[in-house]
Amino acid sequence: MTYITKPQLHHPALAKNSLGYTRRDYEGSVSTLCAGCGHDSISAAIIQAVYELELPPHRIAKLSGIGCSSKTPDYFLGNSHGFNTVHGRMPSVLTGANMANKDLIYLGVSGDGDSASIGLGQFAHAMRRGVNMLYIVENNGVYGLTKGQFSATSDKGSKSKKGVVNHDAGIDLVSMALQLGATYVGRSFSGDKAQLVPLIKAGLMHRGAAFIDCISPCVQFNNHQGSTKSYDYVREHNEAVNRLDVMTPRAPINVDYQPGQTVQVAQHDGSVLSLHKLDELYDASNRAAALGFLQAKQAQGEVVTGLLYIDPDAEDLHAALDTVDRPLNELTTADLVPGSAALAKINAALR
Ligand SMILES: Cc1ncc(C[n+]2csc(CCOP(=O)(O)OP(=O)(O)O)c2C)c(N)n1
Ligand code: SF4
Repeated sequence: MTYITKPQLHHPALAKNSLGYTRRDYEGSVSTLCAGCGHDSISAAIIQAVYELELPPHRIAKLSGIGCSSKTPDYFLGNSHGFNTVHGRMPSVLTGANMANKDLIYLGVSGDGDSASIGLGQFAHAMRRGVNMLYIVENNGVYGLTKGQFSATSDKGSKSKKGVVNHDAGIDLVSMALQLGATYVGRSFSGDKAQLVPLIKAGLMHRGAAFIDCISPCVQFNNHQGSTKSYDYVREHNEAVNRLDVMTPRAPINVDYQPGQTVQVAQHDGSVLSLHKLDELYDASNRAAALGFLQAKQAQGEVVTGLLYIDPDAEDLHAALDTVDRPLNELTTADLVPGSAALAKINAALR
């Protein structure tokens, strides 16, 4: 994976958290994503959230699949544990790591293609098993890395940058997470840091399966026909001295709106997203009501953002399996082979 290391030097007067770390200590290498990609804003929100939570970087394990979104763990928390898995397989690798070492804080980062297509089964089972993690989907409605095909979250009737109409119904991962039993479910927008940072903080602290669907615009939607900066135009007018991809830089999209409000946010491709921020009085403790509210707003063409559901008494997979308190990777041979007397006792209990 390509990456550029950031210089280590920083101003000695930079603010530090109680652990003595600056915000820079939670950064990663320089991003190689397109300028203006929403995924970079999510990386910045993750850095801010972990810095503010004052978590030791070595206690965090960040796992991802394949895609532009799944590349981002290189761009944050450079001092944490990291694992890029195969396309769509992040949840099972994360589950295995979590089973072996329950003492780490698990952050799964994925794309809508990674999670809603090839990884849909893996996503579903991680949610229903209550794996203790924060799972963030950086949802841009396309396969960004493989150049803009529809993903399974693309809305029915929406058009690709080439004008092709999507005839398939879109998968709503938030509704799925709610139905599957996730115990912390939220949605946000990459450009709404004021909403996203606290959502990430609470998700990281939640015990159980926490899921955030984060809408994250892909600037490559602008790569339309007729543009003199499109891939096709450049290839056609290139004298074959080399092969170019043109990444059109755009400013990241930011929004700032109050709880209870709905805002219209223009996207890079000219389409408009209608975001509805949950009211402060919204009751996030009722799973069935959350689903109903989500679907009612969806029918009005609005995308609900905020914390939709939380079970404050949630338990995780370790509780369900009644694993020992000590992380399994720290158990010694003596712990694992307790001897024939202990085995006889277990066998007697099963008769
Ligand atoms: C098994 C397998 N199938 C297909 C691919 C090709 N592939 C790489 S990334 C990707 C889609 C990524 O889309 P998404 O998860 O939405 O991430 P984005 O790039 O949009 O952030 C695909 C299909 C692959 N790497 N491995
Ligand atoms: S192709 Fe889209 S998703 Fe990938 S880095 Fe560029 S803007 Fe981001």
